[in-house]
Amino acid sequence: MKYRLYYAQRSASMGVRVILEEIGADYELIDTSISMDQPRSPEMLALNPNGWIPVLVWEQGAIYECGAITTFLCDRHPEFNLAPKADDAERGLFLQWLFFFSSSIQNAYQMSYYPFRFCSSEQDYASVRARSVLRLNELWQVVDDAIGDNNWILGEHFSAADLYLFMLVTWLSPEHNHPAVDTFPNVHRVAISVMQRPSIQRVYSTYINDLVETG
Ligand SMILES: N[C@@H](CCC(=O)N[C@@H](CS)C(=O)NCC(=O)O)C(=O)O
Repeated sequence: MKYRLYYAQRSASMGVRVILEEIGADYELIDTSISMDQPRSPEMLALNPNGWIPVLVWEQGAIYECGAITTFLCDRHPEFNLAPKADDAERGLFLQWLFFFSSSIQNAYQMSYYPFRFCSSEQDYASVRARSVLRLNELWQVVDDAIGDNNWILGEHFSAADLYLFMLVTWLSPEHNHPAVDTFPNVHRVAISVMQRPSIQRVYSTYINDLVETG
């Protein structure tokens, strides 16, 4: 069966595409705009009334939310060892980091990229954006400390949480006064290791040179 992924370059759908590449899935990309000026198609809104991507369509339905799609695909294709199994010791940490990434770190990025969702008047956008920068510093520091000397976010085992981390690192933007990735040396090290994976090279090929290796 063929997965279908509502997709745009430089968006959260890239992380899901990387997983599809990792599991060698047959998939089709559905080009989607994430611009606030562009209306979403009725088909897309029927699947995700929020109008954001990624949305993954599979044979029995469709789901949205990066963290949920990541867990869904890893569990559906366990032979690729992208996630600890339900009763593995590291399963809890895997879920912890996925939820932390999607609820806390993504939210902090949203304050930079969509400040109008966090205040009611345009004159407050700069304040929301400034808080976003502080928040990103706080949150990435937590991740950096947790990685410590380990090879991966779960310790010695690579997982889809590292792929997710890579995607979030690529959203650090000098234009938004975000910290550079090498402010967090352990995060930077993991991102550079993840970048060697063929799945990442394929999905991020068009702009990989601007990414984490330049810090
Ligand atoms: N919580 C969602 C957020 C996804 C998200 O923010 N997607 C952005 C692109 S990176 C988007 O579609 N933005 C357009 C919009 O929010 O209207 C997830 O993790 O999947």
